[in-house]
Amino acid sequence: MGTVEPQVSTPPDVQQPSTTTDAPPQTTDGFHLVIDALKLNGIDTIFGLPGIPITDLTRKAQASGLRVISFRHEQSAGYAASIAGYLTQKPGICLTVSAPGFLNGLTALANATTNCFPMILISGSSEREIVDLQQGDYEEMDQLAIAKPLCKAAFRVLHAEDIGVGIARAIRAAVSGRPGGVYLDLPAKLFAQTMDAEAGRRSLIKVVDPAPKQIPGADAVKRAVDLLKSARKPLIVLGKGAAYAQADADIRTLVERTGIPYLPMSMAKGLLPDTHEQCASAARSFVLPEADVVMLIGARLNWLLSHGKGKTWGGRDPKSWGGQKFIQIDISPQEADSNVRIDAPVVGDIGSCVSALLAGIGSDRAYPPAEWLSAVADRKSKNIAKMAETLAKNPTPMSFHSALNVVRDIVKANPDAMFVNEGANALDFTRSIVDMYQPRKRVDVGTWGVMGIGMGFAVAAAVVTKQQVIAIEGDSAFGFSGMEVETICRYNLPVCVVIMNNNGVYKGTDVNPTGGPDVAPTVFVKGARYDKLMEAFGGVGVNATTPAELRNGIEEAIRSRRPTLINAVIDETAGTESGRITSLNPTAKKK
Ligand code: ADP
Ligand code: TZD
Ligand code: MG
Repeated sequence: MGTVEPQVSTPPDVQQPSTTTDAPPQTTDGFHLVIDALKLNGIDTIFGLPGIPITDLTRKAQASGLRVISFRHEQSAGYAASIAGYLTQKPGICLTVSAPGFLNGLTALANATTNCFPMILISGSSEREIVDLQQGDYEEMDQLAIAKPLCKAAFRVLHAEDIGVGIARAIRAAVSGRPGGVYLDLPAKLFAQTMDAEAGRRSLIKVVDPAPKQIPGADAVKRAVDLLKSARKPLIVLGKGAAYAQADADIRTLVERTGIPYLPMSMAKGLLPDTHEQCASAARSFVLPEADVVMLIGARLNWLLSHGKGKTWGGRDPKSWGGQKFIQIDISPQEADSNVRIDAPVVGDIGSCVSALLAGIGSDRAYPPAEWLSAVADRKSKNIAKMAETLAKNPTPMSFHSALNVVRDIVKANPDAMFVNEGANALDFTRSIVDMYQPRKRVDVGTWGVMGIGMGFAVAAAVVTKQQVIAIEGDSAFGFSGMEVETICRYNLPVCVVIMNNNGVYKGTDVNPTGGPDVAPTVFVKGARYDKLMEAFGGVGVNATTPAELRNGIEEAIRSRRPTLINAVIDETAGTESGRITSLNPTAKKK
């Protein structure tokens, strides 16, 4: 690689604040073309981590008015970019250095693709000849080849005059159709290439209609409406694709006009308020096996929905079909039949599909039958009463329930707040206890159940929405991105992190069966004070051992909007192995 910047000293042209016009008047260069292409397409923020060869790109981007949020680890920057993409429908940009920086960002790129979040990972790289002949320069690696299987598209740009095309294609690939991750490989030499400024300007492309509407076929809509009308026990499942689509009003009208009970997947919580009378979350294990027609809106029949079959769906054994008919609304024409037969696929963007369904349904409110609704309501109220009993208990030390009861009240009182959640028990209990009231407020571990999204998501949520952020974190989960509390303090973001500290992964009580000096693999330092981490960077740390202390801590964080970390001391015996997915452990599977 031709190193375009010395390792220690700062190139003279960037010591002064520069602007996109700081190159000699008639020429521009790769740095400015990248920045100008992003700005031309309405991108206002870059999440990244500087170093060779992109340090100057971060400086010049900031000088040109882009917001550059600099992280402590590329994985967090990548997660931040991906969730910014999810929240805004514009690709989130993550910028990294070559080889190790690129690899650190790659997990987030793969996770974005898996979750259908639009993001572009831009990494500096070594020149082709160096990589291809392994000529041993700084951080050589065939990044393009490595990224390819993990994203929707991957492009390498070798000539300054192609930067406009490269960025336009990356944007289109990220947001059109099923959104996902895109990799853009920018070799070091590209940044220093110069060209005539006017020709440079003309080479840039402002992408027209990057995520075109996809209108469903009339026959597909009719098939779906007919099936829905034939149902005796219909159910709607809302997934994060429905939340992403920002068709909130039409989705609400569809649910309310049909009167069909609905189940929100984790990140679709709040699309309609979780307290809505048609919300069937509290009767999930009743409605899934009982329903006869299920309409999936932006939700895949993957493991999170037990692949649409097996006992969850009333099948006789783990592999057998429960007898439901499925309608699936999705932008991907390949999604239908992934696991079970989809009787009525409706392919298109959710906004267009839902409005076509509304037109097809008309104002007919003849379904669903009252017996179905009252059976769901009965089950719901029983389960809600049971939960209320558990939530009312006040044990010492705190249980997940007594702590989350506080969080539940606070979110109810602050429905605008963004909500981040990761962990095992800390995730599962929170998801079922804490109601959401508005669309796209809850962001979490997503399709992979990945740990480490926490602080990256929290930073992006604060930067993009400017709202208060509440992050409920398992103590293990937090550890994956914990150093980003410095980032939160550095940008003075209104983030309140609550660590559900049960001394370990799932719980803190495992013992080493050999009696040797090492603790069990799931156990952490007992009584750790995570709150001190936040204090180290000038934020507020709170150690909460009671619900009252926890309540005060979060309320004060919201009032002050200061970076806050609350170490919530939870009974170390409280969790279960793997939270709600104990049955997926190989030892449990063998049984
Ligand atoms: P969840 O995890 O909430 O169940 P998934 O990530 O499994 O949701 O599914 C999201 C689905 O939404 C994907 O199949 C994706 O193709 C689809 N999708 C994303 N955006 C849109 C959109 N704008 N219109 C239609 N479908 C979409
Ligand atoms: N590594 C990554 C990247 N993702 C994962 N999901 C895991 C490891 C495995 N894992 C889980 O699925 S949950 C979890 C791990 C390590 C942490 C659970 O502990 P916690 O939550 O402290 O975050 P609870 O409340 O103690 O259950
Ligand atoms: Mg834990």
